[in-house]
Amino acid sequence: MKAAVLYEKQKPLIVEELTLEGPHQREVLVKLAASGVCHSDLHYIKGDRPHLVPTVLGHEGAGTVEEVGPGVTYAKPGDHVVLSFVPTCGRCSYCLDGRHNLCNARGELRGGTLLDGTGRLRLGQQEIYHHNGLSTFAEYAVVPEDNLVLVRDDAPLDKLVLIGCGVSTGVGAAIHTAKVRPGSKVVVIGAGGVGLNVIQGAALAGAEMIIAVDIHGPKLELSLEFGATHLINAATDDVTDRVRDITNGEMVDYAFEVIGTAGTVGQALHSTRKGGVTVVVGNPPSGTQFTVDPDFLHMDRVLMGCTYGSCYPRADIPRFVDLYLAGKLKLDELISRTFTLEEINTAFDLLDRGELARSIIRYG
Ligand code: CND
Ligand code: ZN
Repeated sequence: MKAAVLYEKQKPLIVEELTLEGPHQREVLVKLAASGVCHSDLHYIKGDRPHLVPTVLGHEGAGTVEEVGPGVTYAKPGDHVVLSFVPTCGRCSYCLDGRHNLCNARGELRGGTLLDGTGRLRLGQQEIYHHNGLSTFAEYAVVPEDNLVLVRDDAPLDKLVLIGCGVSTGVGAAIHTAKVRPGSKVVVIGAGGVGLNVIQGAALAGAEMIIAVDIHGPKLELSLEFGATHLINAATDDVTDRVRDITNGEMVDYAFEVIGTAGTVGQALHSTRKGGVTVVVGNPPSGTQFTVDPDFLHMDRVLMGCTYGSCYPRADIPRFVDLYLAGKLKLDELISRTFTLEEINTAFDLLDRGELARSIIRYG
């Protein structure tokens, strides 16, 4: 099969013919319909965050089950699935506590293998590392059963792909992590693929005011379609000053940082009112430090992180599919461009320049 391989950070991906061994115990072979192109992948390409190489990145995928390995009970050939970049084992203390996005099995995928500690991807004799157990920049993927989420088969898989990361992370950050309340005021700093979903999540939760912040005018325009009520262009305006003006000095109940820099985390925190909640959704480069005056937190302010929108993938992903089909969740509008696998480096260049909301690589 064809797959895009990262051999070295800060170098373009190279499309190669790889061999993919069939599924082992409790693994499934999925024919991917498409893969989303997320900024998290770009962080690994740039070396902002370390990753074992050579590897096939990509953690936003959906497709059809082609073959199941021994012991698989959850899925059968022909089933439509969205891939979850967090496995949910159902047995660890986090899963038992309902905090499936923190499942301990996730750590077992960090070594670039599947859950049994071995890999299925090879170029000749050379082993190629997996990414989050998924590696969706490829025509096929062998993934652990625990990373699969069954979805209804009357929804287009090349749109559902975005639910695998961007939608679940963004909408989840608003409705699960922050628990945005109806009538509240929200600021979202970074209106890209994930940030637009925080905006639509806040709108779904009934926020009265949603301030979108970005440095690209077209992103700000697009955010209006997702429910933003006010816009701040951070390229020209001071974010916290503008939030103060827009809210008549009150500041916001919820602030979301969806870029991954210390400076924008500070802007988010300092945009909140007493009792306000700041959620860091962006992934800062490893080693980033952030200073905070504890006295600012003294007034019941909460500063928190967020992985995978605090979602339970097998409950939330099918729910997001239903909302999409009911016309209440936007997916089509998120897709700025569709590329072939050979065009993947162009997709990353445009993402880096802030010119895309989300793009997808479509297979077949
Ligand atoms: P994307 O590049 O689409 O969006 C980032 C947006 O921020 C773009 O629209 C930029 O124009 C904008 N921007 C850049 N600098 C500034 C600035 N100084 N002020 C205002 N706006 C700015 O990225 P994405 O939406 O795919 O990902 C965003 C972050 O979320 C990124 O760090 C990614 O790694 C992270 C993320 C986290 C999680 C999670 O589970 N927490 C999951 N997926 C992605
Ligand atoms: Zn992502």
